[in-house]
Amino acid sequence: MIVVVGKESPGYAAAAGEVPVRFVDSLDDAADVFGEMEAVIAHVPPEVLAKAPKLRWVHSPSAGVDSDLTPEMRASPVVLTSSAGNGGISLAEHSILLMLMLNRDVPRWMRAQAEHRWDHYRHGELAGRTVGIYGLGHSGLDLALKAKAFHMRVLGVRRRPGQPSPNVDELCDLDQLLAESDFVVVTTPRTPSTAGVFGTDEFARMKSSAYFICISRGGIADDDALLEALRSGQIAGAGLDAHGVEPLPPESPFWSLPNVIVTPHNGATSDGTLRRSQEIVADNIRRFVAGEPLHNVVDKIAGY
Ligand code: OXD
Repeated sequence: MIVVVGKESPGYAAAAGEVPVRFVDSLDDAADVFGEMEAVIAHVPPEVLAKAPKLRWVHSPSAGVDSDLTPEMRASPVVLTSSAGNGGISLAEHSILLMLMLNRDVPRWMRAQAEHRWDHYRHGELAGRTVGIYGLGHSGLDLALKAKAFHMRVLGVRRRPGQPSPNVDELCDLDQLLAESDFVVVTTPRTPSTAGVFGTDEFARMKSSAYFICISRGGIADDDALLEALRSGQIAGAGLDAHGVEPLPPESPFWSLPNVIVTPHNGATSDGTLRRSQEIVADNIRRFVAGEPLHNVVDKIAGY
């Protein structure tokens, strides 16, 4: 049996063929079949993992699986797959949006519009600027493509430099990325090797005119160090869709800093992301039933 938390999605039952698929609103509603489940499309907490002896495959509805990778999941032989690739296009669009908003000071226009005030000023353009992309997965590579269309220079840091990196002008290390970028964009998953990478030293090595953008996960930057860099003018500003604590608490200083644009981890919440998620799941269900290798198998040590 395959258990899917979520609405009956087109294609899943057909992909499963003879194997029964049960759609539920939450895993609690499938408690009567935990003993029978071979596959689950949902975030699976350790207590459910412990009650599902036949479970062989868990598919996370998220692209980033940091919260799925509990110690129990890491230790278990169950194969974990992710939805990586579902939101890359949308997140790359969101990065461009945040870069344009920061570069043109769009909040200033919005304030002026609210006051019916004609505020005409000289602003920047992305052309000729350098974007440094920290992580060249789906969203990072799509951002590189889009940035080239904006006539930007593209630097990229990637864990496996041997992989193809189209539209990246130069693969580099973090030092070069920090020193040369006008926009540092974090697109990596949060893993043991990316957590806390951006701290006081890293912000100090960015240009004071540069912007920090995070569209993947909070916790890759140290929030206190980022706040200090923003308050002191060490960096020019930030566009943050992913946050160390989510939802961002009402008292968080990030909400009211004048040089910060906050969006509520909403950058990939598009119809396109949903459609691609469903395609990934349907294809993996078909593969699971046919005994073929699954797509997006998570390396539980690497964390993505
Ligand atoms: C994800 C997300 O899917 O951040 O990982 O939305």
